[in-house]
Amino acid sequence: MVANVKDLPQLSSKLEEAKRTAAYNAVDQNINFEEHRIIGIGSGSTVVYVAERLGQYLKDPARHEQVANFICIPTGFQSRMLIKENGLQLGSIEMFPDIDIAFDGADEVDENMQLIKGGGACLFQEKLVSTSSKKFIVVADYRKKSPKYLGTNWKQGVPIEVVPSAYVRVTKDLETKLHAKKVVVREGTPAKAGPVVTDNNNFIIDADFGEIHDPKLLHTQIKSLVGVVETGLFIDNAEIVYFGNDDGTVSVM
Ligand code: ABF
Repeated sequence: MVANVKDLPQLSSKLEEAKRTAAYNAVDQNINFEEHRIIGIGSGSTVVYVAERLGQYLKDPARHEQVANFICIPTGFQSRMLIKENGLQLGSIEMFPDIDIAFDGADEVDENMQLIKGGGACLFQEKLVSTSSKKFIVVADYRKKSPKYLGTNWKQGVPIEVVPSAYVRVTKDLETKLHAKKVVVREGTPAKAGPVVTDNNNFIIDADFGEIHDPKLLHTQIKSLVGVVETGLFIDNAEIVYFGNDDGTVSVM
């Protein structure tokens, strides 16, 4: 079964259609009922449709039994809710550290399938799940495809999770040692003022480096700063990327 946008109920916008078509195709073309049991479910608005598709499988008598046996590993509170809302079985990475296949979104994808992630502040769990998975599939809409370098479309900078007591030190190091153009500690909404606090009780720094020509090197340099827990540069991690296009088609990288 491969999702064709013409067969699906229309969503409110081209963007939502693109996200759904990417996600449905990613699931349909990669889930293998013989091999997969432990499934990573990431965060963000595109992965919503991955969980939705698995929920549809669950309602299909031909697939129900295998999908009811899937154990889905979340990357944060939103993805825990997604798993539950779609009737899927929730597990944890502590119980299931070896994941068969994981699906997640991205903020930007370059021509070598290097990623910026972490716009939703779940980058640590997302990296833990994706690097614990035998196969990591990215689902994204057409806005996420970089013409060449990371930092072209995604202007918010590289998200970096830091230990709270180190945020001033890390900010200075990013500016002086790594020459970031702009470094900000991510703030919450007016209703929840103050720094964003991650599920691990850390802060998120967004560091703008402009176009990133060597994401692997930059990741290593940022990671070596004391106080940095993880970076939103996902290097050599994605195996396949599904982009939903604005004309209803899907491109696979
Ligand atoms: C997560 O959700 C993040 O790493 C990334 O920031 C974001 C992508 O969200 P969306 O699918 O809503 O564009 O995957």
